[in-house]
Amino acid sequence: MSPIQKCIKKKSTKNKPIWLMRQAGRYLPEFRDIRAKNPDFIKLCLNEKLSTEISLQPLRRFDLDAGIIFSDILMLPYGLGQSVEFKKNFGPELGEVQIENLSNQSEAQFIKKLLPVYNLINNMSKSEIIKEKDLFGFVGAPWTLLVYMINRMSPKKKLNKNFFNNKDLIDKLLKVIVKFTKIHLKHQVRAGATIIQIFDSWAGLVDEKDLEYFIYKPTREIVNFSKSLNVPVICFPREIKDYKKFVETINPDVVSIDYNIDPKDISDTIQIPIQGGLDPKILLSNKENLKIEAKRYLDIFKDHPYIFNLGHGVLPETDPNMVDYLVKMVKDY
Ligand code: 1CP
Repeated sequence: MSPIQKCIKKKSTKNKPIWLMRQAGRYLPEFRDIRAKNPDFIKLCLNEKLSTEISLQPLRRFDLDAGIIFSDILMLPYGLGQSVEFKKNFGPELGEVQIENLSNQSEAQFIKKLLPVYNLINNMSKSEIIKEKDLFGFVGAPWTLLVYMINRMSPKKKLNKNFFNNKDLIDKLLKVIVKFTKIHLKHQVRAGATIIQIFDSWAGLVDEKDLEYFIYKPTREIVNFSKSLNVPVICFPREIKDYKKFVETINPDVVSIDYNIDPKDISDTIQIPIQGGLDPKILLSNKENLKIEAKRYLDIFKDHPYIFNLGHGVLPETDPNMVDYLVKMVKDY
């Protein structure tokens, strides 16, 4: 059994497996080389040879316990026929939602568009490097996908004032998102993903009174579906105010925490395996500081099933040597 599966299924506290969100990406010069020659990000994701290579890059450098496929949560709206473009220095830009077209999309059409993603998983799972390790498939949580699809750009820029106006559209769209997220998950697992992560990057934007409708209900459906496929599922409801309530309501196999929440408080109140937490900005400081901060998480979760990771993705300005230092340090702990 792989170290991550042992941690989740056997609740092992002995080993502390490690992988990093955005471990495949812009902080690696070998990724930037490929990216420079491939300006169209979606096309790059759909180039199964290159996306396999990119997914393998961090595993060649570091002794990580899992790979994650090089893809994006916005491949789902793309597969549904909404236009998605990644603009330099701006981020994703999406076209207007044509709800009738999206609702009429068939599973076959969707799968056909995203076939290279499943082929990438299949390639990865045959690779020598991934043996004994886990391979992460992933999806965006329904709420976070809804945000990008209706807002049509990152809410980091701004969440549109009229965002909540069209209740009927939101209701229909959420149903379409849940339906196709399940389809996307099913095909990722069939192709060889051994574990699933659900990214709810914008969970922190939802008011308490709206949590059931936007977060709990749709996420529960996706989590229960993943469980029915017999793969563990990790939820990352970034910046949600009440992680304990989230865990009790959703019951994922693992919850991944952000860097604004007190890890001691999490360790005292949540029983299920925990992942992540370390502020990615710490990797921009120095080794002494990195050691102190990483050790703080390892010490707090010493007697807890814990998967080492960050509280959000690796930043593009990160020095790969710092990542190397971190991975070795966690392995030696
Ligand atoms: O080179 C580039 O310009 C592309 C940068 C990039 C990369 C490397 C994007 C654009 N997506 C990805 C890959 C990616 N995205 C992965 C696989 C690689 C890995 O983790 O090793 C994953 C898991 C994602 C997931 C993702 N995409 C999320 C959830 C996690 C998170 O960071 O919160 C989100 C919100 C996205 C949307 C997205 N994709 C890319 C951008 C610039 C954005 C928008 C981010 C924002 O709104 O600020």
